[in-house]
Amino acid sequence: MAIERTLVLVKPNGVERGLVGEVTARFERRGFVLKGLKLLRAAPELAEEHYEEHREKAFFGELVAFLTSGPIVAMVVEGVSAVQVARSMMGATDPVSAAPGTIRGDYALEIGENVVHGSDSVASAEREIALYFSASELLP
Ligand code: DAT
Ligand code: MG
Repeated sequence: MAIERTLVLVKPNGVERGLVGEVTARFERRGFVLKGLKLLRAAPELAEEHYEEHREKAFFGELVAFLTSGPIVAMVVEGVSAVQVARSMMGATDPVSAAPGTIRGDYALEIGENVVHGSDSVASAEREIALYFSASELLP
């Protein structure tokens, strides 16, 4: 029963569509604890650093343009197996394949506008949390 932290982002279309409360509520109701929460506009440098593993992909430019297109909400959630559970709550990357009941399966149709981000490993979570939050912005 490993207690982990993971980074959850509500992407610009999720904020625009008023889904911040809905997404946050799902994590709270599942039993996760919020350790950091902020509304921000990501600079291109931040988005590029966040998605550096995709730098060579054809969709990289669109990905960075989308993430920086409007305000996003970043949160750090903590709980049992937070990395894996958060991703299973989000559903498949391509919303067409995301199961109903997941966030993407309930609120998205397009892969490029899939409403949420979740870290894919504990190491990714540590790296990504540090990109979005300073230590003093996180609860112990
Ligand atoms: P995930 O967000 O599920 O971790 P990922 O890391 O493979 O997925 O990709 C990051 C984001 O890039 C993803 O949420 C949406 C976008 N993306 C991935 N594959 C794509 C594709 N084939 N076309 C357009 N956007 C894509
Ligand atoms: Mg990913």
